[in-house]
Amino acid sequence: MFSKTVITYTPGLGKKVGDVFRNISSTAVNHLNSQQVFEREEKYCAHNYHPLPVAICKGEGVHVWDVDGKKYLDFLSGYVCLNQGHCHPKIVAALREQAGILTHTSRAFFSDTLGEYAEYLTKLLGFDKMLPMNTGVEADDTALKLARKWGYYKKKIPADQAKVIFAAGNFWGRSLAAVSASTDPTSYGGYGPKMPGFHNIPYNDLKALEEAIKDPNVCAFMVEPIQGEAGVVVPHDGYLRGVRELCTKYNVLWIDDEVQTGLGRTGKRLCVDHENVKPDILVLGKALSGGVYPISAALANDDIMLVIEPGTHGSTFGGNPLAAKVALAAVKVIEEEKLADNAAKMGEIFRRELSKLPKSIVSEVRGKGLINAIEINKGKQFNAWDICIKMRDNGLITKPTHDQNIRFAPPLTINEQQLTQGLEIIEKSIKSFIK
Ligand code: IF1
Repeated sequence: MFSKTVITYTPGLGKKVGDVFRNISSTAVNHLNSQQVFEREEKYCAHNYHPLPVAICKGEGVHVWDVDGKKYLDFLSGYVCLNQGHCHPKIVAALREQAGILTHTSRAFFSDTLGEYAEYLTKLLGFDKMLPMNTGVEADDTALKLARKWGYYKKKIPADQAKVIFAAGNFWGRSLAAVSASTDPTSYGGYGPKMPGFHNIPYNDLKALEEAIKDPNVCAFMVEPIQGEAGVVVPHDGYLRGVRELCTKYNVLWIDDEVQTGLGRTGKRLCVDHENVKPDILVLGKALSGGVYPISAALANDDIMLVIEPGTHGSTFGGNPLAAKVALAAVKVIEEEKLADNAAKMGEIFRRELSKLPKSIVSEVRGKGLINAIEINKGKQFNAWDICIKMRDNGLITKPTHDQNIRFAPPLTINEQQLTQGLEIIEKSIKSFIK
């Protein structure tokens, strides 16, 4: 199913990867080595990231290759987008086929593709309607706009008084609204003033939630069912059910940010399925496209969705034909290949084995399905970054979150043999720090 790749080395020129550059004239191929790739990107790109030094040029399934021809297991999945694995043939085929037919119309017109995708997604997830956007932050922002309008039109909150409650440690992107909700100075520092009407309460605290949403001007509580950026923080069993009950009791919309946890990642189709509860607004992104293309969506029933009328919200690219076909293929792959079930199974094995790592280094293992993290003890000669560099040397890539956490989120297509290989690399890398 996957294309065969022949890696050949040309001394002094880095390498050529046969199939990757097929059909590209040889003059267009950049034979840069890893160091040259790092230097060029550093020179011409803004320094808003501090990438792990690995220069990737090809991906297939759970693997990537760097420009020097070295193969790695990808345990970050492009910030948790590649649930279906790199270059899944069905998603790539959908992209290629539609790219030769019709790529973009804007929603000034109807297209023959958007309805097909919207019908499939809404029926699968049990909502009346979806609103297509591109990035996660846009879909989350859409959910908040829906909630504010619903607050004014339906809950009768006085004009411009609507409040939204967020959990401390939340992360939903980099826009001014998103960083306004953040409690992390790395996100919001230097970008003030913050958006008014946003309030924070502790995560995983139903008492604090009840106190906050008693206020009749609250229109919504937005929360991640597992906090990703905060370091894979899993709330106690019953938290999501409690959120549902309280939001219903106080007539507050529950916005469920599943941009990172949705579509199989946690071992269920949605993370809220672990507690059999349904939010008022569901937000998806990342894996909605299998990492092929930025595609996101907010889903809700008509009593909420229809408060947004023509001309009052939109996006140039949202819901374009290419996106519709790619997302449809991407979600079908998750369903047809039962990737949620595999994530649940592999996740159990993964955490069981991670918990055997030396306690002198790894103080905690957290996660669900295939979104997991380990916490590295503070006060050592080394930190999470150093361990990530060692794992890279040994053939597995991921990145730390904050100083002490290492996140592991491989594609959900990973099999037991590949998982075991990953675990061996993790174990070997961590044990190499024991003097
Ligand atoms: C960065 C982590 C992953 C998200 C949730 C919305 C968005 C995100 C729950 C916005 C984005 C990202 C973005 C990336 C780092 C990253 C991340 F470190 F935050 F946890 F996935 F690993 N809601 N998450 O996690 O989606 O607009 O970016 O499409 O900003 O550096 P976006």
